[in-house]
Amino acid sequence: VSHWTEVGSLTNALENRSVLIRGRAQTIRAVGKNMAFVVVRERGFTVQCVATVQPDTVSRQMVKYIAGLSRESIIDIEGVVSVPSVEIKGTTQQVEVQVRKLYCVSKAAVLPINIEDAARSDVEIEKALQAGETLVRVNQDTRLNNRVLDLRTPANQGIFRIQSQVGNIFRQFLISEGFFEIHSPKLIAGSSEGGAAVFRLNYKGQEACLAQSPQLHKQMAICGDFGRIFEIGPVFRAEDSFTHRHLCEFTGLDVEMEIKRHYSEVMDLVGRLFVAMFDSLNKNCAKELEAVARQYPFQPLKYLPETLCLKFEEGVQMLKESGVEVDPFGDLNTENERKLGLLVLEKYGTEFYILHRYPLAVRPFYTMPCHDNPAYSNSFDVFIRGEEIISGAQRVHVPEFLTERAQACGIDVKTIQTYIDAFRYGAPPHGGFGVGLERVVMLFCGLNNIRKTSLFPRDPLRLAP
Ligand code: ATP
Ligand code: AMO
Repeated sequence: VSHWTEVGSLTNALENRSVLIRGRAQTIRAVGKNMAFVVVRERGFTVQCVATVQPDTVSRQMVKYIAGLSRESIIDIEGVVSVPSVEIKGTTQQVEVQVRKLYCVSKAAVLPINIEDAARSDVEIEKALQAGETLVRVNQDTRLNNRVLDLRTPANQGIFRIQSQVGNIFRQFLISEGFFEIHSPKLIAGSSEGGAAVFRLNYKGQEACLAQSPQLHKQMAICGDFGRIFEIGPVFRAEDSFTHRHLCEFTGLDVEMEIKRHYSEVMDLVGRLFVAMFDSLNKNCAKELEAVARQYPFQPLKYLPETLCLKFEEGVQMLKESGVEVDPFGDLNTENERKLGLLVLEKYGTEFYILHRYPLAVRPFYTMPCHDNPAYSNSFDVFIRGEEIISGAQRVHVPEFLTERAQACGIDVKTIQTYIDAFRYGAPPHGGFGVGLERVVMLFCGLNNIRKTSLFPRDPLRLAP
């Protein structure tokens, strides 16, 4: 045997060839004393391996040893690829491996959850139950308590590769547009977004916070003439309630850029960036998306080549016309965001769109009011399937006005004084946005809970594993 073969690349083309594979023993089944079957899984791909007693290679003792392996143990198998005459059910690969040698690399203890059960879709579970199978429905908390095992399911193998690709494309696209990456501090003196959802801590005797966003420092980098920047980093929010889309720690994809004339320059970038991202995910993550859809069925995201940009007022109007009363100067609640998403889909045929010119009163203190009507602001949110994935805006770059806005929003200006001072020595007009990575993956894949797209989620009750 010359080299290792991945389980995912075991095909008919390798018939009669010797291969060396490593994977986990997903299921082990003995048939009498002379034969044992092991389904070997490697990163979501599975193949059936057959050990049959044979004079010079496989002894009875070896078959007994194989039959006694524990599920999820890591094993090396040397064997010969064969193509059975009947279709193989329950594995991703349509060939078998006839075992010659088997070595257990790492033995697994008795499992708290059954990974095959954890990998089933709701429909499959219903079918199995109706057919009288015994299986345990693995609920969300059990999954998260046993996250390392849960991560081994094909859907999770897909989700976190998709998540990686979202970050890749974000980075590549922005670099190709003349942006560069920064790393701002996460220990800061005051709240960066205003509001109460902040983790406070003692910083060598000084009161400090975990950054709620890189907002202040990404703007200060613009004052340092960095022009066009982005950051990928942790964001901390001391959320005190449970929702399907809020975490206490998530990954923020942040952008900040100089603006020449209008905040539409920022929205234009958002539109092109995300169309490029969706195109690339559909093209380069097809297998991963399929693995996710097998467990959590969803329809591919509907989006337009030119991203739809709607005014907040138009959104309010659409809701009104459909019989929903909304405050034209208030924020949209989760339910109305969803409703608007459906109306937009019906009217424009897209599940991805930008809503801009929000009422100033519902935006953070650093948001630039509209020139023509200061009741509105040069700001926007971006939605996938009726849920927010991005907030962005043009910022106030005049220090006196920034102080006034911060005070009006009830912020203790002392805690952000160095930020405000950054604008005293000349600051270019600028704007930017923040994306929630876990939300993008959750909503692109039509998943119902952000905990599914966070590797080790942090919510008000969960600090481990
Ligand atoms: P962000 O606040 O960071 O922009 P978001 O999705 O929470 O993201 P908001 O505009 O603050 O957006 O909230 C929209 C709606 O979501 C609120 O009107 C409220 O109904 C709901 N919501 C926001 N935060 C929470 C929370 N921590 N717990 C429960 N519901 C929330
Ligand atoms: P905002 O507070 O809207 O804006 O956050 C930006 C994006 O981050 C995601 N997000 C969250 N994801 C998971 N759990 C949470 N608790 C959570 N809160 C927010 C959402 C949201 O759209 N500084 C501004 C951005 C900017 O203007 O540049 C900000 O932080 O996807």
